[in-house]
Amino acid sequence: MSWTDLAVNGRILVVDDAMENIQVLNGALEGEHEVLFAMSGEKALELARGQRPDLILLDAIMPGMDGYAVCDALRAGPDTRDIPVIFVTALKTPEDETRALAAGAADFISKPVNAAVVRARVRTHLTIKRQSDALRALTLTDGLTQVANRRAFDQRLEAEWRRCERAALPISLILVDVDHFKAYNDHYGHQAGDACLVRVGMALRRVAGRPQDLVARYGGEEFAILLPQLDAGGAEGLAMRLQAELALLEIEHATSPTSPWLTVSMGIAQMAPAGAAEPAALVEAADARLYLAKRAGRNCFRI
Ligand code: GH3
Ligand code: MG
Ligand code: MG
Ligand code: MG
Repeated sequence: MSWTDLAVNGRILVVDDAMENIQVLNGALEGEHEVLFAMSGEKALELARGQRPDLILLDAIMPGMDGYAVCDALRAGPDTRDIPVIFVTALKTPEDETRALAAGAADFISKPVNAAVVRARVRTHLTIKRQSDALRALTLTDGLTQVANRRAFDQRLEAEWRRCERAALPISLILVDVDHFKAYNDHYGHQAGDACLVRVGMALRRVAGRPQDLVARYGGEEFAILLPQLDAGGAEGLAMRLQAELALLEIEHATSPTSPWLTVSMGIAQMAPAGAAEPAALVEAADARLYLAKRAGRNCFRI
């Protein structure tokens, strides 16, 4: 298979203040890609934020906000900073080209454009973008359970904490620890233990279904459910649904002193991010409640 055989169809945003240029680029790309277009820098930013294109073809010289300013604004936005930009411009000097690359452009195409060259470069950059997205996803995913890993959890906790602080909303956290899991491994074997963690991870994902919720493997047989914009009452409801979901699975645990089935203990904490409080305090609070749940006999939660 050659690189040209890869499925690289994407959503491309074409930005140019001249309709004839948009038509030429659209002619080169339509059929193979979904093409959106904007005739000003301001409109380009709006579309980039709202439509999340996979790639942007950007004119350098435009009235109002020019291509360089658009590039700077894209790089400054957390939702747009990873969208690759190819400058398409009549400017041709090495200085123009290096200025575009310094502004964060992935590539540079001179006008008048050749349709085959545009198609080829777009394919190349879409492929690179997909590969880097896939690598990034790997660095944030737990290899066994496929839920988010600790690194992803730490990043999201920080980001959601700030978001909830700005919006004056609560944030909740549930720490979930499998009961008597050492005994489970000892009795059923480590591989069965692994399979069990996969099932627990899937059950957590079924109950934490809002887009802003994050299920992560916090470490070992301990999971975390981050619940932005949810108060302790909402988190308690979710903990009860998780208990019901696990009960339905009926994962046998013959050597558990707590129950014939696999159970979990949970610690729930809610905070209103403000002032000097730090996200680590939320984890500490949930961990302290988890300890209480274990001491209270397991298969329960504490708030
Ligand atoms: P408790 O109810 O107090 O939580 O008891 P526990 O046995 O679950 O707790 P402990 O911390 O003593 O043991 C945790 C066990 O989880 C020990 C470890 O082997 C197991 N474990 C951690 N990560 C994995 C994993 O990836 N796969 C498997 N199979 N077991 C794991
Ligand atoms: Mg122009
Ligand atoms: Mg543990
Ligand atoms: Mg445990």
